[in-house]
Order: sequence, then structure tokens, then C-alpha cells
Amino acid sequence: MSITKYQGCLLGALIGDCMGAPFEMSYFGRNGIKREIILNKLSKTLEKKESTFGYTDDSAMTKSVAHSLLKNNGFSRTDMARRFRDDYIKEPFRGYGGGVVSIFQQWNTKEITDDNVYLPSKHQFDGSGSFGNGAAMRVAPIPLFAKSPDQCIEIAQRAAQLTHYNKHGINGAILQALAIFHALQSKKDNFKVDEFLTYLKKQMKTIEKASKVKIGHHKNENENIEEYAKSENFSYCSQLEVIEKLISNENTDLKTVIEQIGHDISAMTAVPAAIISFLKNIDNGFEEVLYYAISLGGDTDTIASMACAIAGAFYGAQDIPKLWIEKCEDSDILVDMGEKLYQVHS
Ligand code: R7I
Ligand code: MG
Ligand code: MG
Ligand code: MG
Repeated sequence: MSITKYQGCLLGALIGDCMGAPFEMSYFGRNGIKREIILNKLSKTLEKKESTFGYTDDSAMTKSVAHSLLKNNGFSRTDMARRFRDDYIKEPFRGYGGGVVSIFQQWNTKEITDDNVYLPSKHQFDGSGSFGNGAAMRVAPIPLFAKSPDQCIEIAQRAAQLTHYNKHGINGAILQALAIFHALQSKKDNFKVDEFLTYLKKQMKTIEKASKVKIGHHKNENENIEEYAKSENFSYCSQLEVIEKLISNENTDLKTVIEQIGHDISAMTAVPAAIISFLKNIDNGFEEVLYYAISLGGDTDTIASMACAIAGAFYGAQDIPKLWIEKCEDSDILVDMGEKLYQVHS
């Protein structure tokens, strides 16, 4: 594996977040966002010398995960939690999810220990845990650090549970981690979409066999987040089957993808939306993955971040436009972290 795949993955996560954020939630329609609108809005920042794209919670937490893994040479639940909390306190304006902030506040009332660190996340949403996409959105450094799929699954699960104790919140993070792990190992010239999906389905089948999930009936201010009710019967395996079906027809339009997969702040819709954005554009390159992910609308920063993290791990940093990298806040830090995560394996 080359270093540029590691750097490409983290740069992808950053760029998707930074360039997707200007569209987040503003176009929640079921028809997606038109390409001209996306190009037009992005070009304003890309063309103006002094303008840059700032990142949101997605990248803030991705950086915390990477720092923590590198510093501890592995997963430390207390260290990662402290970094999440401290980074939030330093920069609370990054657009964090509505529920997760209360976990940071609880961690701030007493010392975080091995015994108490998981308590706040277990109590979220009336004890059902959060199924927001926040554990998946920050997972990219884990598959870069892991030496095997099993280690990747194990760390993704424990890291997710710090804030998302819901089965779907956790399993969404595992699925995103495995998609990156597989993309990192893959070669551009012999990648097979069906093998990728078969691999993910096989892994998720085992993982999803675990305990039943309870869904809390938390009232949402945003009425457009419509997918939650479906979640009693939900499985990632069935989402992967829908992806397989949608991919097999070249003419599948945006509206159908949005209707059948979803695009909101739940892990259940956002992770599959990211995976289909990558797969549908596998022959078109990194830039097209970003445009497609944004065009789905909804939770654009997170879907684009996750799609581009997979794409960056697949293509490598050399396939990402230099200007895009330069325009995104702290891209030099992500490049450096990619190098350090690469060195873990040498
Ligand atoms: O998952 P999380 O970190 O949010 C990430 C999202 C990304 O789009 C970021 O870009 C940022 O904008 O936020 O934060 P959580 O607060 O755990 O979950 C996000 C939202 O999902 C919550 O505020 C709830 O609206 C919803 N949600 C639930 N609703 C009902 N019942 C999560 N879990 C539940 C639930 O069990
Ligand atoms: Mg965000
Ligand atoms: Mg947000
Ligand atoms: Mg988001």
C-alpha cells in the first residue's frame, strides 16, 4: 500500500466535509441538488484568492480520532473521549449534532475514567443510544491504523460507542470503516464492484446478527428527518442489496437513490449514501464522487466526507485536485496524519 492512499483517505474526509458543508440541509428535497448549483457555489470559493473552505465537526472529530490512535499506538477510550470533549470546548461552533453535545457536557462534570466513559452515550435518547451518523463520519483513521479487518471492526465499535451506543450508529461506523479498509487494499485496474459489495454484505451479516435494537422516540425539530421510523426493521445488509440493485442499472437517477437509500443524519441512510456515491462514480474519478455525494442533498457534508474518504483511499492523494487540497482548512495536518498512520505499518 502506498502512502498516498493513506493521505488521500484523510484528505477525502476533509474535502468532502469542507466542500459539502455549504450545502448541508439547505436542499432537503427529494430531487437532489443540480450540478450547476454545486459547481457555481463551489467555484466562488475556488476562484477567489483569499477564500477558503472551513471544516465542521466531521473533520474535527476525525482529527481527534487520528491523534488519539497515534499518541496511544492504539485505542484508549479515555484519551479519545477527552480529546472529543476538549476539541468541542475549544471550538463549539463547528456544527456538532444536537445530542452529542450533552455527552461532552457530562464528560466535563467529573474526571473521565475507564468505568464511567461509556455511561453518557448509553443514556442518550431514552437509553436507546444515538443512531446519528457521527460515529461513522469520523471513522477514517481507524481502517488506516488497523492491521486486520477484525482489528478494524473492534476499534470502530469501541470508538463509536463513546458517543453512539445504538446498534445502527455503531454498525454504520463499522460498515464505513470496512469500506475504507477494502478500498485501501484495492487496485484501480482490477476493482470489482460486486466483490466489494459481497465482502461488505458478508461482514455485516455476521455483525448484524447481534442484539436487537431499541429506538427512542425523541422528538425532532427537523421534520425532514423522516427515516427514523423505518429503523425497527432496518439492516445494513438490505441497504447493501438495494445499492447492488441500483448500481446494476446505469440509468438509476438521483431521485430513486434518495428515495430508496435516504440521505439524512442517521447512520442508516448516510453510510449507504456514501458507499453508492463512491461506487456509482468508480470510473469517473475523485471529483465526480464529491459532486455526486453533494447532489444527493440532505446531510451533504457528512455524506460527501464519507464518500470521499473511501474514494481517497481508493485513488490516492495524487488524484485529488491540488487546488481543492489547498483551499481546505488544515489540509496540511491531514497530510501529516496520513503519513504517520502509514508509518505505523512499516
Ligand atoms: O451523530 P451526531 O454526531 O451528528 C452528526 C451530524 C453530522 O451531520 C454532522 O455534520 C453534524 O451536523 O451532525 O450527533 P447526535 O446528536 O448523536 O445525532 C444527530 C441527530 O440524530 C440527533 O440530534 C437526533 O436528531 C437524531 N437521532 C435520534 N433521533 C431519535 N432517536 C440520533 N439518535 C436518535 C434516536 O435514537
Ligand atoms: Mg458537520
Ligand atoms: Mg451540521
Ligand atoms: Mg453533516
